[in-house]
Amino acid sequence: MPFMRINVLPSWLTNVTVSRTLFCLLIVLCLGACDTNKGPTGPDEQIVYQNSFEIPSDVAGWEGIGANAFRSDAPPNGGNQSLFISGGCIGPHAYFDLQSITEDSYLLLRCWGKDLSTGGIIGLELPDYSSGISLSIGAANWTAYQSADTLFCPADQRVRLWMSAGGIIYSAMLIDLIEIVRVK
Ligand SMILES: [Ca+2]
Repeated sequence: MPFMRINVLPSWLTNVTVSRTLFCLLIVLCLGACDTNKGPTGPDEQIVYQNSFEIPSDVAGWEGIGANAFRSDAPPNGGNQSLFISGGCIGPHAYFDLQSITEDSYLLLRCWGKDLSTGGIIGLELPDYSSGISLSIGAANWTAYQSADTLFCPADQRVRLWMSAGGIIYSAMLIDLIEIVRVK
């Protein structure tokens, strides 16, 4: 009697099985939703450089960075350290030449900054100084900054990331969580 076999499974077992299946589906859907939100960048953005200035090797290749360049002060999600920038009349006080990108790019600059005196500036510029973008760091509390404009960088050129704080008038700033983002 094949019709009798359908009723062999008790109804409570069938309900549990359905409930477990729905529960598993819910978890899968939640994980999928979380996965799409895991990064700060959108689908048309690519991070080409980032730095949280946590350990000495994070400033390998930088110019102008002294032995005591880190400070134990960081923005939210910025780890434990940030970069301290302060210098005299000759700038920039620190800079780093990025690896070149093999395609024409439009680049955004993001960072967190904290002004310790009378402000500072961080920027990106082309190697021939013909074009650049910059951010003025002026808030006394940790603040997220993003450049209003993009910098067009032709293929195979090394963009310079630079920072200065101080000159004739003393100043200093902290910088952390730098991101240079290629927008497509
Ligand atoms: Ca940091």
